[in-house]
Amino acid sequence: MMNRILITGAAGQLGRMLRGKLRGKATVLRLSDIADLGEAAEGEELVPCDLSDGDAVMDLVKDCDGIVHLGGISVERSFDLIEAANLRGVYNLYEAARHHGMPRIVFASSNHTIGYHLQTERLDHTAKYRPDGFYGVSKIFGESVASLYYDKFGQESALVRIGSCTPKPENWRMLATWFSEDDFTSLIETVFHAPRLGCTMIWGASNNDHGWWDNSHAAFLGWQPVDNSADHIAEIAATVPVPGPDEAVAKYQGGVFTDNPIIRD
Ligand code: NAI
Ligand code: 15L
Repeated sequence: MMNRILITGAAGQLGRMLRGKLRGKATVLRLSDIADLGEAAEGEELVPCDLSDGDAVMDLVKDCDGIVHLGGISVERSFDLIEAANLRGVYNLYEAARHHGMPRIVFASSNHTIGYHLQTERLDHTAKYRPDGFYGVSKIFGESVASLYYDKFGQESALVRIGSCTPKPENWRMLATWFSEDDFTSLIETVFHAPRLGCTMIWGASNNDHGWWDNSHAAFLGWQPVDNSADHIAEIAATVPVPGPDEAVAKYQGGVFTDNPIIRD
């Protein structure tokens, strides 16, 4: 049993889901966000914090023995917004972790680090970065900071390139990218209890028949996703039109993100 797990971005879509699923997995869940976190339940402590504030993040990480780092900008936005939350935020988090005993970090990276790879390609951990926007670039920055802190200080991290984490796959692309909520939860538990983690990239996808990503380099962790998007094909076929082969959603692994403009505001 861990003593205290910190979840950043706890008011977001995945944060709200993991707040429920990780309940009881540590004596205390410390939940943080800039958005409203509601009321604390038993075994929870709420610590509002802006990730771009280095002093606040230093206090936030104190006394935690595991961190699930979800907080930040989660889609394509202006560089200024991404810079504050995803670049400075990650720097602040890793500096705080270094200062406070180097708790393991599950870093919520994204498939948008490799979004311009074609859907006909099969990728393993050696795949070249091909970000599909500044959001994807910021996740590459996060992965690089994690790598730096592992090599320099021994800070362990799981770099989870999440595909699409939703209750059910919602469209044809998600037959490959779907990451079930239960599989994400079991991965986090595995990461926190593995004898050795290092700084390991893990494709965040379920055991999908139609997957694009090979996790065999991470087999040493002993994690096995169990859900399969193929169980939902009939529902998708009944509700979602099949996209044309030249539409971004059917062409690139990052789907419609490859159609995003560079956003300036
Ligand atoms: P979300 O946008 O619903 O949640 C992100 C949370 O971060 C929000 O509650 C927001 O208030 C908070 N946040 C933003 N800026 C902040 C700051 N400066 N300081 C503190 N908190 C801040 O995103 P979601 O879907 O829950 O994703 C969680 C993480 O997983 C994100 O890092 C996202 O990039 C990553 N991810 C999610 C995927 C998915 O399928 N949901 C796919 C790939 C990656
Ligand atoms: C992501 O990185 C986003 O955070 C999420 O909202 C989804 O769009 C997901 O990727 C996806 O590619 O489906």
